[in-house]
Amino acid sequence: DAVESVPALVVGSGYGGAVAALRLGEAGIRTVVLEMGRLWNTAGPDGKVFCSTSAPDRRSMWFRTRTEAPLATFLWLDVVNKDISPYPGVLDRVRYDHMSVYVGRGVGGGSLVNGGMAVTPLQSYFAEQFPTVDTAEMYRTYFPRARSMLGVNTVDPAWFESTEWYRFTRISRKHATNTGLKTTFVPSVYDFAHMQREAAGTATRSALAQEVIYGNNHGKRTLDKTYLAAALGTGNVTIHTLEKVRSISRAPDGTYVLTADRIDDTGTVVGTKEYGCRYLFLGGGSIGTTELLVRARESGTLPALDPSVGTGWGANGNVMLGRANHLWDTVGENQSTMPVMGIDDWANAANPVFAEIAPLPTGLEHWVSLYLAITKNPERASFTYDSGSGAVRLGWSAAQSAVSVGMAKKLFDRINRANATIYRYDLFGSGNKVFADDFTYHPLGGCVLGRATDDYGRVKGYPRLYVTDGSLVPGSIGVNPFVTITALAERTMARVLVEDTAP
Ligand code: FAE
Repeated sequence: DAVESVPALVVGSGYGGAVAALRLGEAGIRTVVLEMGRLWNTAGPDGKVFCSTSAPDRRSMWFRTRTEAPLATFLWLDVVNKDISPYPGVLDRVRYDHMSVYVGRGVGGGSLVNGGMAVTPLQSYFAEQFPTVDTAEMYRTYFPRARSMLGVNTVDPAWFESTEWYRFTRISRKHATNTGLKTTFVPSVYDFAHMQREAAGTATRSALAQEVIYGNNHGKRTLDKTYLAAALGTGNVTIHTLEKVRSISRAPDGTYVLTADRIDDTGTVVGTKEYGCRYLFLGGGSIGTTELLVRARESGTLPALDPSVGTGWGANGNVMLGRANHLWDTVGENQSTMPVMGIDDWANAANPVFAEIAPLPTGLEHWVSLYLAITKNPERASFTYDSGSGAVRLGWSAAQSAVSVGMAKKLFDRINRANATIYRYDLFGSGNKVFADDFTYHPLGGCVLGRATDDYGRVKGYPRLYVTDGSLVPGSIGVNPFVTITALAERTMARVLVEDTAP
């Protein structure tokens, strides 16, 4: 195919890509977004766009023959995962040694599959992680802008206290309180007015119908409904789906050249496209962007990339675990899939942990309290390039995960002691595994702000090449990351559009 030339290209349509696309479009710059996943707007044979977690089909996962859900088993039985036919499904699990990374695939990236928790980090921890960023300006301008654009809202406390759908959260709060721990509500991009109508039976159920990691058919303000809809509305932005960027190089005139594989619904490469652009924004996520840049440096297409590209990666200290409750502490058959509360022990300098109270909606009473703990794990890893296969590998070790487990265990041992409870052993496979430490929902880093890039995400050594996604965050942010990623992207775009795009 011939080279398609556009002023600006954006790789990926998650948070970083969506912010870049909107702000470029508003500035009158013609922009093409390349997204390897599909557009999720057409109903399948069941009349729904997405499938639920309880009845996954081919729409659930990215080219798999069997689903690979984070909770592999229940009562040690392999009842969770189902055989499916390969298809560009919405959730991917990228497997490295000792670490799997869950990511969203499709127009909207992670927003399609995530739990919607829209948390602003503690200002002091943000400042610690981003010493060169003007923190006051972030909290005055860019965090509020991100929250407002994303449609962040909070659960009505009175409804929360009374509804059966959050009984599981109230039980976990009680056990935290018994331990002397603090809990806090977490905001969300799920529309709580819609959720209350779901509970009242006046709206189609989504959060209350076990929909989340394979997509929500209603209620969630995903990026295709917020930033990306606005981007398309500028008339300057086009999104190409099922196009996976394979390589990036630079032409002698200083423009960037991208090669993208066009795939069909079976995953077959049905064509290759070449794009040329003056401005290139990378929003492929921590994994996607870092892989592209490590490959570009090591294969020699962008040889001057900084040695720090591919370093500083972390899993935001993620550990998942379950506790077994006493028979009288029922968590309820009915559970909303959208978490609204966390146990906040981040101020505990000896062992900082922020633990989301997670749902386990199975439609029956199981007495499980589930958590996603975010620990302050200082371990970081690097990506390496295998020139033989062209593969990019992540050098994360089991010992590095053990650091997160140690911190989560300290906190939850306290909770178990205070409530005379124990852990659940049946949720993460046949090995009686208590702490799921081999996957993350929060891949962060790889092209860290101020190291691989300047303080605004401009890639060192390559003018008009930018990173706007989770790869900028140095491995840990202490809370769920998408509000931070969005706010940093807003900050980058505000600066770049003023300083770099003069005609
Ligand atoms: P991301 O949203 O991953 O977007 C990257 C996009 O680029 C994807 O659409 C990719 O398909 C696409 N892409 C990648 N490589 C290529 C390529 N070579 N060519 C073309 N396209 C490409 O990146 N965070 C929260 O704050 N709150 C939560 O409640 C929460 N829950 C989560 C639950 C789950 C199950 C998962 C998986 C994640 C969750 N997260 C949550 C994390 C959050 O979704 C994630 O930090 C952001 O989506 C990352 O945003 P990025 O813009 O970095």
